[in-house]
Amino acid sequence: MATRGFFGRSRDPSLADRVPPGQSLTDGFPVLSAGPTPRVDLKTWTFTLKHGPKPVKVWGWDQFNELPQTKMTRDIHCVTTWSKLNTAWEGVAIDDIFADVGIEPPTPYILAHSVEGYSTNVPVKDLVGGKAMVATKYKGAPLEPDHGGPARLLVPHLYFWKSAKWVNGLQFTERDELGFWELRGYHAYGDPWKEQRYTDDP
Ligand SMILES: Nc1nc2c(c(=O)[nH]1)N[C@H]1C(S)=C(S)[C@@H](COP(=O)(O)O)O[C@H]1N2
Ligand SMILES: [Mo]
Repeated sequence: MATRGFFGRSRDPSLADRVPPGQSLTDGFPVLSAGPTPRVDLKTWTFTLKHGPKPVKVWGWDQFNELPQTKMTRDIHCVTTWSKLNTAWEGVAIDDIFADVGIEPPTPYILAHSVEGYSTNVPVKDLVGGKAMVATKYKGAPLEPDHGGPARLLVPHLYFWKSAKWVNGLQFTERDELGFWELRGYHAYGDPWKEQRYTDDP
């Protein structure tokens, strides 16, 4: 029998087309954070949309959760080589955040910000059209703090470092400004199917 290639821990060849090169499947849900899990108080939590330095709109927790709710079940891929299939999230689609403001994206780039200072850059086109959300629930329960609760960005088609945990804002930027990991040697875009792991990867 011919070698069927590498399917990670799963031996099911039907899943091969869902596992990007150099990745292997995990059933667990590893926690990867550059620092300690911040404590976030829902009473003072805000989410801010900015254009450059100018705030466009600020939502409180209750207001934010009144936005239309969307469910997304997607495969996720961490640059440390684990992938996890069928992760089930719920929250607010980025489309619905922009729609709430009635804004046409004024620039092609976004820098996402987190409460503890983490940031990551994502092109606007990768956030709209149902491709990304601010997730507040995982598997039907409020998102655990270690996984980014109360709210995290979810951009499942890019390496998982783009999915900023404890996200508290999106900022339109004129240029593609690099975020935390992108400034430290990771790829500006991060397509797992092209193995765009490090800065100079094509
Ligand atoms: N704010 C913040 N977001 C973050 C990180 C972080 O350190 N801080 N780590 C990133 C990385 S490298 C990965 S792989 C995922 C891990 O998410 P998880 O801990 O829920 O698996 O979160 C991403 N988002
Ligand atoms: Mo990661």
